Amino acid sequence: MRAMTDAAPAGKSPRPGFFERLKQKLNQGLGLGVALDWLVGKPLDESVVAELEEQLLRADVGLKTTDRVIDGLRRRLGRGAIKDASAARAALADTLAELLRPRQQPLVIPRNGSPFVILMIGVNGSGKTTTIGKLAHRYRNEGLKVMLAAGDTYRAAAIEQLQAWGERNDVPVVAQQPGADSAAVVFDALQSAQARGVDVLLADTAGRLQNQAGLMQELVKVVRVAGRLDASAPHEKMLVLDASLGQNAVSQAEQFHKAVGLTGIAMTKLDGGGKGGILLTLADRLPVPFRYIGVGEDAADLDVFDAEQFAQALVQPPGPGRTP
Ligand SMILES: Nc1nc2c(ncn2[C@@H]2O[C@H](COP(=O)(O)OP(=O)(O)OP(=O)(O)O)[C@@H](O)[C@H]2O)c(=O)[nH]1
Ligand SMILES: [Mg+2]
Repeated sequence: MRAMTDAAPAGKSPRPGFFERLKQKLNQGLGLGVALDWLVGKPLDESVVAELEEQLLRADVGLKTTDRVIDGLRRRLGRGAIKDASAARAALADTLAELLRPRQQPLVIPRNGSPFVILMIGVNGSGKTTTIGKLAHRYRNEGLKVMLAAGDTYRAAAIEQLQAWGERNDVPVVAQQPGADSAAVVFDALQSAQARGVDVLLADTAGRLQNQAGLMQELVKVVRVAGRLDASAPHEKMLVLDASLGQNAVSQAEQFHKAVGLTGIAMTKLDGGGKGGILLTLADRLPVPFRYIGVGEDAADLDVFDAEQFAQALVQPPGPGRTP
């Protein structure tokens, strides 16, 4: 289990650790929402399976993935009557962890003297700029030399927003005027990062919908231009996905993957209206690792994705305010 990392403000009780907060958030109606108590005393026969399938579908788990979850439950619970809800819960957590585990590949940033470039991409408002701010905070705390590139030149506010995160974390931000070529900003920033011995360059981009062909081409250009200075850059093409979009997140991820070849996903807003079940569908459909998950707007509301932890948080019994 992950250790508590958040600093407690003086005189206040310590802020709960990330796992506690993840559980709480998912318990506010955003978890899998699958009730298991009614299973007690019943075998996994057809009518029980049909009801379970329905619950999983409502929790954003796709059709095919639902079948895999049911298979996993069958393997673990056998043919007899289910003894108690906690056994069913443990079997479900185990099944979910098994599905999620292949996507648990934390991002490792080598300290090899050359900047590791992370390009953040995604639709409008998914949380790209905020996630950059959170990552800048995290990497700085790990002792890495961080720089930000204001590659969202589409709106002035985006540049200011990134600069504010830069100031807050005391990291330099390379920016040009609004309307500048995004690829040129990233190119300049990488050149500067190389000259200054930066370990990690976090590059923002403007939000774009996956079906806007021109804007997707612009993204391909940013990738290509970064590669001129370092053939292996960008080292990480990270899609920032809003978990509250439900099944829509899957087609977004598939189309971004097709356009640029994603290397990682950051799931945001797991506190904000979505059901965590979407991660199961994504894990099943796309061979792209989940790097980070976000459960709020603060720098500390982001952690490395951990399959076991996430599965445990998903199957917590419905709490107050959570509809089973
Ligand atoms: N509740 C919650 N809010 C989040 C999270 N991540 C980001 N947000 C909020 O979502 C809103 C949009 O975040 P941005 O980081 O500006 O999103 P963006 O993808 O950069 O947006 P564009 O630049 O407009 O495409 C902001 O109000 C953030 O504070 C999260 O994990 N949980
Ligand atoms: Mg932004």
